[in-house]
Amino acid sequence: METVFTSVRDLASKAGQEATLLGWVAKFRSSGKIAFLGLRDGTGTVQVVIARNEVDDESWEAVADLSMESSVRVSGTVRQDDRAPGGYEITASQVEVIGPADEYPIQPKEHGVDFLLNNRHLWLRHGRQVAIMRVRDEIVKAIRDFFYERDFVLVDSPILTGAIGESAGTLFSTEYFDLGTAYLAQTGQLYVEAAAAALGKVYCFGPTFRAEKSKTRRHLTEFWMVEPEVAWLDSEGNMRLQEEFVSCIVGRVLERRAPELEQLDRDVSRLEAISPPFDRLSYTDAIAFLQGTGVEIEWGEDLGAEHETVLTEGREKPLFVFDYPREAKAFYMKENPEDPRTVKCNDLLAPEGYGEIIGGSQREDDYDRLLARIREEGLPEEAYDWYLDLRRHGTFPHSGFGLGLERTVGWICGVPHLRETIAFPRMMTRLTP
Ligand code: NSS
Repeated sequence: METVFTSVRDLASKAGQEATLLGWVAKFRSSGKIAFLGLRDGTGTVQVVIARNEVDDESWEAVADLSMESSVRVSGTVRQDDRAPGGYEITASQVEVIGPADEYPIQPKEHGVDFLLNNRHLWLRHGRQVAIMRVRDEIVKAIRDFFYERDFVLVDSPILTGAIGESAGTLFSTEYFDLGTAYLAQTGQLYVEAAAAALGKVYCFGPTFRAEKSKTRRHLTEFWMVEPEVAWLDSEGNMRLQEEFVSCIVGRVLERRAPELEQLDRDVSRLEAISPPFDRLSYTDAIAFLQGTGVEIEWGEDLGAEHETVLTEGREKPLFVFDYPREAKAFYMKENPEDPRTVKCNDLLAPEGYGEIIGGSQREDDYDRLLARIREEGLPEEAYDWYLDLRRHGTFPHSGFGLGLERTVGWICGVPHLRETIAFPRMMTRLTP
């Protein structure tokens, strides 16, 4: 049997009529004769007015000891009221408690973040978290639409893998039958490179895993990454694809998730400024700039979060930093023919202190150079034999990148810590709930 009910979001279609709503008690206060209930159903919150003399005795008794976050069924008349948030109010004729709630742990006061994370399964019900989850959902849809509309093919890459994808330091491993050790994927890149030779333009989009021993606000141990890979694309074309991609995502959220951005107090003028082209700065120039501002850094070192903040300060749009030293980057990046100390790659740094949201590169397509890099890094050659095959059988210039979903959600929502950008965050010190 299907229960017929109206969502808070659809109240306009029931104005002046009877409706039944299902949801949870988000607010409640009562005097002897009248009670006000804030009913939350995931699409919004509406005020329900319950007058003693307009409901039956059973309803009034149910309301008498109503606790926060109880689940309820409310029937009544939908009234337009310009003073009400959302523009509608319900005058109840019947209220039924479906599931009473024990004393709800999250109170309308300041809670420590550890407490909130311990109660993440309940915290998720709150307005700000609901808004973030809706923006995340919109971003995921925008990502899939972007690639679908441009004829990219989704190719899902495996999560259990036999080789290191990114770097040896941050691998999760598990025993795998008689085959020894399996690693949780740090990236799907190597697999989409193979798929690019089959399909031309492809992408994978799924969870990736890194045993990051850092407790920073921008590291999760499980995060989602979207990774396009394109045959016949060079590093410059790769950056053009990235700026178009990021601008599309931001535009889509502005268009469809304005109420959520408002709920999050996001300064949307900062997002409205995001359109191609983005500025480009070579790594070498970035180091010179940093040294010029008194930062202690030597050419060859990777850029950290604090360097990214200095580089993006005062900028409206994300910034590309390109052509890093090869020792700072992964083994698969293409040697720069104009300066072999560097590789053809880029990071994309979001403004307002959010920092790196994308890492991308042109891939090394030369068999000998790639093999030399694998040896130099001390990687097990056998595990990369299939990857080297791609250079043995019709090698081709190709490029791609990885955009971190949670970092993108954080930036667009204006939420600095990644723990709020995914429903159930996994961090070094957190595995539950
Ligand atoms: O390590 S990346 O810079 N690059 C790659 O994994 C490439 N294999 C991608 C590719 O070219 N196909 O990670 C890409 C992005 C990075 O810019 C962040 O936005 C995000 O993935 N990222 C993370 N997000 C959250 N937590 C952690 N630990 C994390 N690590 C990377």
